[in-house]
Amino acid sequence: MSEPSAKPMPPPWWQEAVFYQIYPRSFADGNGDGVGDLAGIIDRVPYIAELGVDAIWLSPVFTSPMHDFGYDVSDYCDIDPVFGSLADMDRLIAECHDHGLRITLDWVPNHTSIDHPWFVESLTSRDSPKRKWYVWRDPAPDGGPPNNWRAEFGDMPAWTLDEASGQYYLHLFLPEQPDLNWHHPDVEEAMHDTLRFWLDRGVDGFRADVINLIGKDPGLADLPDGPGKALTTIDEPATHRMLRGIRKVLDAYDHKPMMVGEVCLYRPGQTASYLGVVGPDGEGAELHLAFDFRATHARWDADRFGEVIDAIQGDSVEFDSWPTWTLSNHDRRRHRQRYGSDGRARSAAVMLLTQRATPYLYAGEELCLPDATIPPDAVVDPGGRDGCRAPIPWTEDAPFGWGESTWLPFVADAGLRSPDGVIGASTLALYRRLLHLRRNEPALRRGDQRRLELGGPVVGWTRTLGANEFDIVVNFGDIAVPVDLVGDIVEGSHRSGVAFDGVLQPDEAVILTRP
Ligand code: ISL
Repeated sequence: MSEPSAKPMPPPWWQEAVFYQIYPRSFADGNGDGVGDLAGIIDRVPYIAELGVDAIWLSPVFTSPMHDFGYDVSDYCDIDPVFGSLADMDRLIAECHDHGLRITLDWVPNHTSIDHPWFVESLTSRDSPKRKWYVWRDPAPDGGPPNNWRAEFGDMPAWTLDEASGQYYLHLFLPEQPDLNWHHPDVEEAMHDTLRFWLDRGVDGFRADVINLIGKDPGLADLPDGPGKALTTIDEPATHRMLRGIRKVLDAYDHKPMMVGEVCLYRPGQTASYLGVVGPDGEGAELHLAFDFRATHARWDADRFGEVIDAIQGDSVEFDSWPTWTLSNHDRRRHRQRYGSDGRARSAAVMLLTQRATPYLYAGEELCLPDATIPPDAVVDPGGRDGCRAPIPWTEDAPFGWGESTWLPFVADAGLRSPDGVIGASTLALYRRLLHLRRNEPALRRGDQRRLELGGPVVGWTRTLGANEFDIVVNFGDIAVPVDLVGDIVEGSHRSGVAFDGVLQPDEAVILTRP
């Protein structure tokens, strides 16, 4: 008698999931004050579940003076009143779970707000017990900043002088976002506690903001090429030790919470290194996932996307890591804006949702939202990112389901791009069909991915699992092209449910099954 074959372990939930990012100020307005809130999100949970995604990533909703709209946290364990209350958050967690959705929160470990009690105390004197929780240094010999790092926002050094104590504090972003000193064990422990606070309330994980920054070399050496931003260069061994500590916190929970990290590093293998070198018993594990932003930097062009698809899959094989894919988020122009047409944005959805990777969607892309045009007197973000944060139009007519006066203007044609508008409805239907297809077809989630050599403006790839196989082809060009493939179009940007006639229309993407 042959031995029963061991059943393969099912993939972890975060490899099979599609995540949906919500920027809370812009998603839905529950109380009519023109700023999105938790009550608004709770009302829309059925919409999100029906879309067919599996998990939410909620950008920060913690107490904050909002200099960077929540990426400057003054209390990691409470909800800012503009968004609601802790009770609302508990309701949102329960509502998500009732609808079969997981919910992950945005954890901002590199810096706090200047209003955080830890920094307020740190500022009181050089001898304050919290002084070492932040990065304080004496001035350079000329009295200037301690090194040549520049802040991400504004044209300024990454250091601000505290006149009272005569020392500078480090802030890689705004002066209102002082960097924490993760080399102090009390900081590490206090930040672990903030994770436990939310894990105990049932959240399913976190997105970790600029995670490659936490383990800065205490020497804080100058950048070798002269003054500049350190965000894309800081890559220290200490961060890996810190991430292993964070992972232990997560692994102590039975519901298998995950962490995806924003790793702002671009050399091959750098991002994958933040997943750790995992031993047989799971030791050495760091992040579960790391964002891959390469697709957000590619223009609508066959060669560029051919390279990105190959690079992401190639790194996954070479570094034995599970990839992520994303086209838009709250920091960059939306892909509908970058590619310049609804047709291209629809094709991009086909491309995104047929990758062997965990996709991250940005709320509003399912409605084909471009960026809003922001008049100079309406600019609010210090990083110039208001356009991609325009409120989501929920109804065809103004004020589109929001209070009369919103914190940012709507996109042009907002009504047409609402779920009931012509463009919104058809794109929403496409996303729903693609997401349901991905949910029903393991080959599209975890099947092997192999490139098809088609040439010209067409990029194609095959997804295979056992006997199930799908060919996906995208025409990046603006003329119709013959494609030497046969099959039925199971889903596509422009048509579906018909046999493929061997010609791909301009900007068209199709998913084919072999006849
Ligand atoms: O936004 C950017 C460019 O306009 C990026 O350089 C961004 O600063 C970088 O990706 C880090 O982003 C994250 O941390 C920031 C916050 O402002 C961003 O919203 C967040 O995604 C500081 O917390």
